[in-house]
Amino acid sequence: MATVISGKEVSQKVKGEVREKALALKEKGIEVGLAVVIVGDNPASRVYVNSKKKACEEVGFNSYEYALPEETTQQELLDLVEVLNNDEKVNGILVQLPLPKQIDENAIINAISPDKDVDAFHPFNVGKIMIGEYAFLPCTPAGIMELIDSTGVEIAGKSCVVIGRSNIVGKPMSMLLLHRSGTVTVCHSKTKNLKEICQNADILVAAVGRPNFVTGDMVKEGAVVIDVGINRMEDGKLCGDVNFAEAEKKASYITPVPGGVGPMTIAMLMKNTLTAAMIKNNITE
Ligand code: L34
Repeated sequence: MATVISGKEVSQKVKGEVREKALALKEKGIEVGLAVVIVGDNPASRVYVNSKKKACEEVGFNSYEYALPEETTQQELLDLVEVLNNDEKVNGILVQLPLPKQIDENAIINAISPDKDVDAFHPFNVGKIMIGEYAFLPCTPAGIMELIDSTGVEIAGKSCVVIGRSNIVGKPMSMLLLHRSGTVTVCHSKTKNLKEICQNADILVAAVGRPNFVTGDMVKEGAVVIDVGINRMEDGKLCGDVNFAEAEKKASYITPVPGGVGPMTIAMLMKNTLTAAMIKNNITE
């Protein structure tokens, strides 16, 4: 039976460290601020944005919420981003995705100042990640690295399989595992013999967006299984991309949904926002 990795616990630890550093900054007269922008009323986005605001409170940051209506135009959102880019109180800008269909997400991401891009979605930061010389890491993959490290399992030389190739999770995830000398395979909807590839994975990261996609027969004995999926079922319950009951019989470590990757995404956002404030104020430690 696998050990369940508690994203709740690991995220508390990360937030505790961020809080200590934020307090030290406060003693120097520096306050940390995160702007949280939500457009429209996607209920899931509302839940995540509320958690982000709550996390800001926990670690001692100021949070500034901008809740814009569903019919907001791209230009209106670009104008807000420009204001936030120039706002001294704002160290980080988070524009919660997805955005309504009339707004081009890339246009918004490109407009955020790379120094305040605490999601690390801007092409400048994406490029930095590629060469391994970065200030910010995208929150979900960075959180997953913390979860893997919390197990003590070595990544170097291991077979790492990432299912999903999104810009937010799959692509940066594979890069982070590669930086740590994992042998990385990225699978997606066109991948042939997915099952065989997964069966070979010492570390398996599922970011597909389909409930119970990874079944027990796809999991190698003793694997570390990370479930990025947050699928909302008709009964309102959350379901991961991994069939937990089956996979936990074979894995050595496994993350639950909820309480796994989700809380880590938020904790790493706090860490990135702190980093942005420290860089802005020329503070190294
Ligand atoms: N710009 N957009 C931007 N940055 C992000 O990093 C995100 N993401 C994803 C969606 N859009 C984004 C998030 O914040 C996904 N995501 C996210 C954050 C937190 C949680 C899930 C997804 C989370 O807290 N999940 C809880 C369950 C919450 C619930 O009950 O719904 C968990 O325990 O998994």
